Amino acid sequence: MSRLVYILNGPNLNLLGKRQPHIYGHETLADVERDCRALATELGLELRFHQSNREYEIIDWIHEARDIACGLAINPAAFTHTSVAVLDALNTFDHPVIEVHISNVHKREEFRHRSFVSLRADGVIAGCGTLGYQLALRRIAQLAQPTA
Ligand code: CA2
Repeated sequence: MSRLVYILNGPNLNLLGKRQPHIYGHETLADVERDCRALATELGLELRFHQSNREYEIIDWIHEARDIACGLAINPAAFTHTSVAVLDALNTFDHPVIEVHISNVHKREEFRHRSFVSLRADGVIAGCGTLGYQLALRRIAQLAQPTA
């Protein structure tokens, strides 16, 4: 059984730790990737970690994951609230999907309260800072356990 997990990050998350630390904290995306890699090793998972500002690249990685991954965590960033295309791609992925938001989107502007991705996600983590990525990995490890 595959132990490969994808973690995908949407637009502007390359600026994590460099702008708006009052909302998104001080950790950079490289820090998040480093911590996720350490946890993945501990959990016996393999990891592919990507970020893009382009919607089609996120969609292409979801397609790539379809045949080889046992789970996927995604912080779609602004695409969360706008992208039927990302939702459609996720609907073709037959393994656990966890949606991650660093901030508590429900405490913010109303347009952030709607998520297309939540229509597919098996779990949603919001407002736990960058720790949310690790929580998502732990949940995927649990859900991806082979049943007896
Ligand atoms: O809270 C989250 O993780 C979000 O997905 C982040 C998105 C936002 O559009 C969502 O509503 C909630 C924004 C990502 C932009 O990331 C930045 C990080 C640092 C500085 C500037 C932008």
